[in-house]
Amino acid sequence: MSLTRRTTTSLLKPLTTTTSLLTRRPYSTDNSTPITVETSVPFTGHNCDPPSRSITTTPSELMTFFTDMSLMRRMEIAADSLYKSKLIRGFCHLYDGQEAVCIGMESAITKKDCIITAYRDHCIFLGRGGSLLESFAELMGRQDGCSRGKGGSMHFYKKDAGFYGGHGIVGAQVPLGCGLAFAQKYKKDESVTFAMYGDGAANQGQLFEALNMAALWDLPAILVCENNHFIVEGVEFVDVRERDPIERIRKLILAHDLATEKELKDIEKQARKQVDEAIAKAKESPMPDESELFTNVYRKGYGVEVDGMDAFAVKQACKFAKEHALKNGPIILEMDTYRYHGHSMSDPGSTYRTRDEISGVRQERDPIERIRKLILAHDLATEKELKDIEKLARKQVDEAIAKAKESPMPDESELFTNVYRKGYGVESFGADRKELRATLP
Ligand SMILES: Cc1ncc(C[n+]2csc(CCOP(=O)(O)OP(=O)(O)O)c2C)c(N)n1
Ligand SMILES: [Mg+2]
Repeated sequence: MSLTRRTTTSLLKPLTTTTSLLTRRPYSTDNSTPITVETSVPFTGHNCDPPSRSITTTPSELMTFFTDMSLMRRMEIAADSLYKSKLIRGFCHLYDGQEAVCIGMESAITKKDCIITAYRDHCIFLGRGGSLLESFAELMGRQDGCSRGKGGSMHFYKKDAGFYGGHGIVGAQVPLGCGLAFAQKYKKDESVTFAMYGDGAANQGQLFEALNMAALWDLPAILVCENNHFIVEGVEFVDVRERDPIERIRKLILAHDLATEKELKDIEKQARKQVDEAIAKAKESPMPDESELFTNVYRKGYGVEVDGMDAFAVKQACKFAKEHALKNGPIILEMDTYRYHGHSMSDPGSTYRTRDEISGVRQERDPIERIRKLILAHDLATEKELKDIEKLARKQVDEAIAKAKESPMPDESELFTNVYRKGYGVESFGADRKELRATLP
């Protein structure tokens, strides 16, 4: 069941309120009146005719998109604050800016279809029907979390709604996703798997291996590349000079008086020169032609480039991809999107891009603002009514956080559940390696 149709769940409580807010407006009188919208930019198809830019929607769907994306945006902003107050620890990657990918995808598919993604997973979980309480409790490592507080930000799951996580190793979820698609085909489910990954995983070997196998077996796998244009980590680099193998050899040579420091420096200079010369030559070599993207793979790949900031473009592309995958096997969707936050909470996100770039995207391409404009243009709600929906989202988020804070930490015995092997006499220590926290019998 898609988000659009999940009008009775907690995620869509704001919509219920919206309905009452909108009693005088066309939306409430006939919320299924068709409205035609056009995607902001055309699709580009690779080895296939792309879908039409023209999409039919309804007032109800527009309001739902706005409500759900506002809630997701608010959840991520609140997670940022909780992290800064140290209530969320460890890794935390936020999704604000990319909401249209999740919302558009959900509106095109059902819960029989599976989704698997990387670590930027909070909103995907919410889109699959997960609650705010489960999200915040998981983020804060509490028992009421969707992974019982043991997964944290990167490992949200909701298997009953076809959401298979939440993975920390770049690209690793794509072969798993193809495995899910294998199961779907085997069981003749007529459903598909959306395996999401970032531009940073797009050239990984395992991705191509999985894609090739999916193509060989015509698996209903849709590989969704969320190209947010950044593959960065704001991490501090450890000083490895102490362990540098060259430094070790340098010390040995000097100790045995086999060369002077200057002679060793000359060898290094020579190495630098050779590398520079090779770089100069390599720069003269032309880039591979775009057609090369699909050579040396078993079969020609199918793909569509999509404006990932436009929920309707995403919806159209996902519908198209689902039909395609059920008939012809795997297809890649490249979603052109943008993340407002830094890579993770340790990256301020401002050292490799300008503030103007970020505010430019907010002004020109923001997925929520796009829907706001459509709603106003079709006179489905007033600016004030939309602001009220956003206020309600904030209230719901605050309430969920308050509840999540009351949720207890997992019991120590949980350290030994859901691990591969049971019954081993494992001892567990605190981070300082001193304090014994739990011992299995
Ligand atoms: C195999 C592997 N290599 C490196 C890392 C460290 N790492 C974590 S996130 C990341 C960047 C990935 O960027 P992208 O796939 O574009 O995803 P985004 O963060 O932009 O959503 C890297 C290199 C990792 N987790 N796994
Ligand atoms: Mg990226």
